Amino acid sequence: MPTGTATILTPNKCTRLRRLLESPQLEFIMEAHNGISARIVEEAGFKGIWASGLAISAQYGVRDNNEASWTQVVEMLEFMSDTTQIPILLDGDTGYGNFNNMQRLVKKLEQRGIAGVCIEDKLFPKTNSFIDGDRQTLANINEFCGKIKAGKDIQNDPDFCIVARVEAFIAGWDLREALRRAEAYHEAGADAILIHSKLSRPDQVLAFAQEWAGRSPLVIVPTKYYSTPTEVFRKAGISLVIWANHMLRAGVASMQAIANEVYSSETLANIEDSIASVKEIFRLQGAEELLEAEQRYFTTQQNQTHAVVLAASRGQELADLTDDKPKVMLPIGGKPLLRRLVDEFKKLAINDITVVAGYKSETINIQGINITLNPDYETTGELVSLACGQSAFSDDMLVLYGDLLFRNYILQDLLDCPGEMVVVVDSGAGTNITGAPDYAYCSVPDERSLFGKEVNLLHISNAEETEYGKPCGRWIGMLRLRAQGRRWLCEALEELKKRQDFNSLGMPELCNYLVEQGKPIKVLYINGHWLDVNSLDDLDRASNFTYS
Ligand code: SPV
Ligand code: MG
Repeated sequence: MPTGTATILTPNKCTRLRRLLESPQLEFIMEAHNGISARIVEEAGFKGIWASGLAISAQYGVRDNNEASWTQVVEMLEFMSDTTQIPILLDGDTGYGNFNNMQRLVKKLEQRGIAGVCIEDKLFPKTNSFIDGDRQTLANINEFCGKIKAGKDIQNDPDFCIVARVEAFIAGWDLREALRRAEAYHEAGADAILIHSKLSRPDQVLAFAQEWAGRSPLVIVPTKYYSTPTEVFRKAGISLVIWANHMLRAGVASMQAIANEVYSSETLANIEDSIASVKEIFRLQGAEELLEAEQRYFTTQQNQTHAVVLAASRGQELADLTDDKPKVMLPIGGKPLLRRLVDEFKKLAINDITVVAGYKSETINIQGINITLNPDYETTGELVSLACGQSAFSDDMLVLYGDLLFRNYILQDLLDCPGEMVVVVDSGAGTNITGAPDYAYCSVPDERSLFGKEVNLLHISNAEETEYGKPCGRWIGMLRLRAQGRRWLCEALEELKKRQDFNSLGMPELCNYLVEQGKPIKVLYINGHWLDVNSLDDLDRASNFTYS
């Protein structure tokens, strides 16, 4: 850091809790019992959180008798701390054991960003102060002081706070005993004293405050004497008020009312407007932050490739089987052909899939695709379908026939293959060829020595011999385009649309037109491992293919 640069350090959570305790004015902290309630407390403006033992055990659905283990409490604290910036004071009951357990607790709390712990002078397992308080046994003063000292000795951050809670009034003792204990705990190193009372009037805590006379910060929990005007506490020199269980109780009252209403009315219509919207829940969870983070960190990892699948035709050759559905919905091994294609895309995180449908399009019920219609599918060909999918074109796109089955590496290799436009050509013997094969004539035939060298497409035709000589293989119906390739494609479609025979043109004519225009179409050679479905025989082969 350059010298002379002023840095403003945000005080850490421990320091902020200490400042709250030592503040000359009356401060307030509010109970929270999980991540979302902690966030709500913070948003309300509170400067600190009381991680109430009662509320945390209640949200787990168990009693406030150390039934939830201390590690379960700490686990919840971690969520609360992660989701907030304000300090958390844990209601640590009796410290969950002796001095040794207390030390481990303090260590773990500091590790998880908890600013302080309050321990009470009762015996483990404790009982809530408002249940049979008079019958509760208090801890031995010396033993409790040892616990305080052990905690103070082990803490790393000098501002980590240990609040000692005096339960003398709760257990039926008098002011003298309360003061005796408070004095001992103060001497042992407690950063503040919490004086607890279960009376409906503040008399005990006020009497204590007067005698205590600011020897150390004083904390109160006015759950029972809630009607006392806050000004009274201010005047009495109280440092910190804990509203100890009101988030839990608010939630419980609201949940009971809503559950009863929905149960009896059997509709959500009456309650929707009186509960938090789902959007509000997303906000509290920080969903937006994740979206932003995804923009920043995730874009390059996500596949941006868009796939346009041509699937408008019926598949006449498959006769009766396509009476009620298009060819792409024929089941292969129990799964529609198109579903299989979509699954291959998903494996490579290609999630933008547009299917241009036509014949019986209403029967295409595949999740995760966008469907675009070619309403004239009966009288038009592939290029009209492709033009119908034009709004889905992108600078990283694939055009495929919908009746293809292939091993996934072919798609992966195509994605990895450089070039503005790339076609996949099977240079194998082509024993599976049915229908009218699209023979590919290429600049160089496939040979092993070719590996890594560039090959260009010269022509596609279903003739077995042309002016280009013998075919080098068969185009399998997969085309890859990048930004420039997409522009060439769009220009070509605009030009070809002007032709009288546009309605009858197919993908081969498009490729040939592009080559004639001098646009390089690269060839990716493969050797089998794919098939398309044109006939009943193909269906059989397809079943074997999917299982082989
Ligand atoms: C708690 O919130 O768990 C407390 C305060 O210990 S009280 O329930 O008032 O004892
Ligand atoms: Mg408690």
